[in-house]
Amino acid sequence: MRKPEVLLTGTYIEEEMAILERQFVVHRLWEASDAPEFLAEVGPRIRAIATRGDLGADAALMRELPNLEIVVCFGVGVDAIDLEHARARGIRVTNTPDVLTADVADMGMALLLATARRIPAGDHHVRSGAWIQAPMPLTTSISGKHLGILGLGRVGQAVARRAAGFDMRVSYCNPRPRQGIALPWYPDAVSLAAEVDFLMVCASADASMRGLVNAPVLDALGPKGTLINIARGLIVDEAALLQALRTRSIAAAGLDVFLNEPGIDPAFIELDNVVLQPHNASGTVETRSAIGRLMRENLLAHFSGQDLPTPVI
Ligand code: 8YV
Repeated sequence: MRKPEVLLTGTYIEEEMAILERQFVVHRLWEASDAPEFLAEVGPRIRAIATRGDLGADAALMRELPNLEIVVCFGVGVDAIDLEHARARGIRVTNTPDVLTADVADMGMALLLATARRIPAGDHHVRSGAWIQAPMPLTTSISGKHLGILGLGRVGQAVARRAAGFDMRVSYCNPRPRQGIALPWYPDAVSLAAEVDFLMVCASADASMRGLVNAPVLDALGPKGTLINIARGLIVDEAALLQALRTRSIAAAGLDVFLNEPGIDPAFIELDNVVLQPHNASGTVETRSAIGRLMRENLLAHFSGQDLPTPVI
């Protein structure tokens, strides 16, 4: 049987890409010098797109592929894939839940500790020699503090378990209370933010979530409050966040995700009350290998007529 032809939109972990290339005929979109010409040539033969969460697949790309059957995503968030277009054409979409939950939740806690205990500032204090002159300024405890989780899905629940280990109180906000969860529930982001010391965004994103963490939410979080975002940049109104950080109407932020990655708003770099990460919450060898494997398993299942392991649609 001829190997199915797959359009790959960008690189991912080398070892996994090599296996994909043995199992399928892979066309590398990012290497094409003239993408429209390349798509005009290979487009009709492509039966699958393998894409990363950040690159997604928009309707314009899918339209170039008349025989497209499936889009498999390297990542759990499918906000950059046009699901409406896929649904209308009966194109299946898969993602990679569960395998990255632990690492993403760990990054949430790492950012929480890094902002509260000012880990990057402490590192700088040692390296710069400032320690010889004076101790670094005191930082903030996390134990005994109240953490609000915005979006209590798989990652949110993993964060809640970790936060309990740090002796934090945990509350959450979801559209509806989660069955079987004993944590206090708040119906909206403002009322949650008003009660907590740390607000961590863990929700999966779609267009309806744009700017959900806005000026009123940040005001409610207040001058002692800290925002952590390990979900998607679009959930936070960045202009409002930058203003709140500049004026110290919130204390600090720990951010793994932004609008316009990787070319983020340079205003973040000027601030000393943010800890920044390059969208790296799932960026471990173990997890990126598992993500690659699960993405491939979805492709193999599709082309052998089996149930998809992790379908979105
Ligand atoms: C990945 C992510 O870094 O899973 C997601 O939704 O944002 C991250 O785990 C990303 O998908 C890689 O492209």
